[in-house]
Amino acid sequence: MDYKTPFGVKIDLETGVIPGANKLVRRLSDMRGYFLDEKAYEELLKEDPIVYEVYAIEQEEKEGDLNFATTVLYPGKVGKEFFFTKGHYHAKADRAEIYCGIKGRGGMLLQTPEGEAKWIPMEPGTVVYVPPYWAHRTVNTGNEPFIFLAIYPADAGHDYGSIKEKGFSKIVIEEDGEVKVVDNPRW
Ligand code: S6P
Ligand code: ZN
Repeated sequence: MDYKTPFGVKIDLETGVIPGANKLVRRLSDMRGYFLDEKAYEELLKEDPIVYEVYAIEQEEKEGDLNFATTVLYPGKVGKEFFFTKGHYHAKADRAEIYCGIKGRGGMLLQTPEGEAKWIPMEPGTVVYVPPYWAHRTVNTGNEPFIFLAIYPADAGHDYGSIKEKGFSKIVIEEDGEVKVVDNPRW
């Protein structure tokens, strides 16, 4: 038997950085069409801020193995909408996932292919179970980076397509100084 080598890494709990991980950067310009307020999007695009960064330690796409990644989701809004991750189903749709809040505040929007949505607030220590078949997107509702760890099957993959086209049935906005989860008018 050709065994893989076990290892441990230390996540920097202040910055979310995992040493030796692959880093992915998503700027606002990578998210055209995702936010509702197109005018506000074009305006903020002049600065093209980083919306989030992902530090991933990934294995070959094989059944039974696991990947893990931290995400650093920056605070900000496009119009009334808080910054969020693109959101995806898993390419192998029946693969589940676990998230754990590390720093900052926000939440997760989840959705079935039929459009049933769920909002789960997250803070440091919150563990979220993402069941098979549910699309998932995280949202930063605070004013500091929202950092969390995700652990997911190595063969889960990402399916961004339908979320890119239609979004989620709910959006998370700030209105009258409050965080509100409301129906997506474009849905
Ligand atoms: C992977 C896991 C996370 C996200 C990351 C970025 O299954 O859910 O690591 O990839 O939070 O979000 P997105 O939607 O751009 O992949
Ligand atoms: Zn996922």
